[in-house]
Amino acid sequence: MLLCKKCDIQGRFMKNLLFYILLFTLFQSCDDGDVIVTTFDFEEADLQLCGDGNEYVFYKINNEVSESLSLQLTTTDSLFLEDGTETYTLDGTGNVVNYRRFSSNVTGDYFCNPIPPTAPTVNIDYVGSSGIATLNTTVFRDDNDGLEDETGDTDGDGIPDRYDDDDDGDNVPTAAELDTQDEDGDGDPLTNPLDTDGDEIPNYLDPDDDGDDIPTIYEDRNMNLDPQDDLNGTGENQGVPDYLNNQVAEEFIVKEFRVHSYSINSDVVIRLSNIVLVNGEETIIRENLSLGEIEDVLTGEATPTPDFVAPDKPDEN
Ligand SMILES: [Ca+2]
Ligand SMILES: [Ca+2]
Ligand SMILES: [Ca+2]
Ligand SMILES: [Ca+2]
Repeated sequence: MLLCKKCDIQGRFMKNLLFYILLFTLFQSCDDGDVIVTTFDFEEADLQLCGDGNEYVFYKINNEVSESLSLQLTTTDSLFLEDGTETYTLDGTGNVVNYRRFSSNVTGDYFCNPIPPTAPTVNIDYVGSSGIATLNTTVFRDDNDGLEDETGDTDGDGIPDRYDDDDDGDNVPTAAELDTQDEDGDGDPLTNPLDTDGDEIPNYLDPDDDGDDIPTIYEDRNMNLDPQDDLNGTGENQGVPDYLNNQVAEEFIVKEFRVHSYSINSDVVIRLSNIVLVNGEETIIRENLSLGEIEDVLTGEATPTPDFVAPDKPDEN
């Protein structure tokens, strides 16, 4: 009997040991340094955003177990307009992370409505009041002028050629200075771009397109910031804009660039660090937690008017 009891005790001891080893292994494998709850699974969930200018809510939903992870930021910063990294300290009020479990599946309405819907209800709410949220923004700008691999800032107006739709600053858009009539017959405006005066500087980079020593921007008789509609040629030059006609060389000093335009779209990657999520006595601690990326978090059109830079006469700005 005793022997059997001993065997039984030994058996139970071994079983328990095995259980603890399994449990330890489970936590080890889930732990990977910082995970301590098994349902904290947002790897596959898309990061989404609701925001009204000052208050942003980034959120991920895992409806396999009706849980969400969200980051609320309150800031007057204009987000997503510039390349770079911004950090925000979590304070538990304006800037806060929540991990929630719901009574049933949750949708974006819960995060996007000023007054959250009454259902589903929140069963568990972990609040993260300390740590750092880091937003890494990448901005893409395109002038849609048809050119690729543009470099530099030809006209010195502060807008790089790659998103300057008037690269030479002559108030004639680049797109109107390429091979727009397909004169070389290859259907590609980028090959053999116009070079009216034959100085080997294509018109879109040439501030004096017809080589009459009057900068194109000044061949603007009606001074409406558009040299394309000033047609004072006669004879065979009738209908040719003055800026492309070296028989007309009159100067009208305008000191203004036309409005520029480029498309802008931004991606953001969000990372949380040193997060402590608290629910009563329970805490979830994560040193590093990637929230993920939102592509095209901002898309739009920018319409700046760059400060005037006089052609070849920078002292007269
Ligand atoms: Ca420029
Ligand atoms: Ca350009
Ligand atoms: Ca030009
Ligand atoms: Ca001219």
